Amino acid sequence: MAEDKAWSTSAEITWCPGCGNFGILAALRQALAAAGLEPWQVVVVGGIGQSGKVAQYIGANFLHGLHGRAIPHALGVKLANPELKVIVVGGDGDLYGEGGNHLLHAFRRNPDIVCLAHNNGVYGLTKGQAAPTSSPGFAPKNREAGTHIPAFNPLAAGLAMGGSFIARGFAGDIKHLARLIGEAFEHKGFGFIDILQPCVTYNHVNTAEWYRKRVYDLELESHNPLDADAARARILEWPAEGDDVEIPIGVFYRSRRPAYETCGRPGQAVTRLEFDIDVVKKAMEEFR
Ligand SMILES: Cc1ncc(C[n+]2csc(CCOP(=O)(O)OP(=O)(O)O)c2C)c(N)n1
Repeated sequence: MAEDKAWSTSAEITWCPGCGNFGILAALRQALAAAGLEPWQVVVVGGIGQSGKVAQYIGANFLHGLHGRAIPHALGVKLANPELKVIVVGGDGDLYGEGGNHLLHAFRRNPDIVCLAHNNGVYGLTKGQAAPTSSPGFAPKNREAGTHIPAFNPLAAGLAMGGSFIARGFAGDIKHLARLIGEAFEHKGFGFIDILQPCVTYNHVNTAEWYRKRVYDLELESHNPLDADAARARILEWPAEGDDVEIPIGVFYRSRRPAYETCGRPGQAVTRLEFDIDVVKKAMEEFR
């Protein structure tokens, strides 16, 4: 598959013109084409939300489950067939709110899954309620006084939970994002990318222009992603209060440890291990 167009489907795209999801979809298609994968090797698992629709717009296998449950669904797919390239796509509501518990344990378990978190700072599909990543002061229609809670920092949570690939991209820089997704494909473990994404309809604070003025590429700052202390310092730069913030994008941290599906035995998959049926029979006897 040389052309990223080959990863399209006939499904009608129903996002608002200018939605950041278009940039993420384009970057994912580019990364899939560059990785030389075939559609039958790929499963995209979508959360519920505008972001989760990416699963239907990529010409590969897809699974659309329950809100907040994309990661456990993806884990099931990966355990059943570890040869598949499994990609999770979900929103900040889905992955950081309803499914936050699953995300925390995915960092810890380290399955060989790529997770793309579409971070638009709102619950887009359900008409713009505040999300875990909304900045304090953000005032959606259902909370006119504004939210007062500090924004969730998924990268800090990932580092604290032992995440092995922690990155941030920007939907407005497709080339950079496609490269990041490519690196996550190469990584043997949980390849997590928080993606800054404007929502043209419900988030009038963090617009594409707002992000464009603030993002900077970690690579140009000679950041060493193997240095956990340096990663932590960069991760804590944002979210932060104030309008004059700078927002790093790129790979903050990476480390090597066995992927979950290998059960701590690199090169093996737990579902492919030989087992002794007599041991199982003996165990069952105890319950008679
Ligand atoms: C358990 C559960 N709670 C709430 C909902 C309603 N719901 C569907 S999508 C959604 C929010 C989507 O926001 P986000 O995950 O940020 O994705 P976006 O639409 O912004 O891409 C909610 C609250 C649901 N379907 N299931």
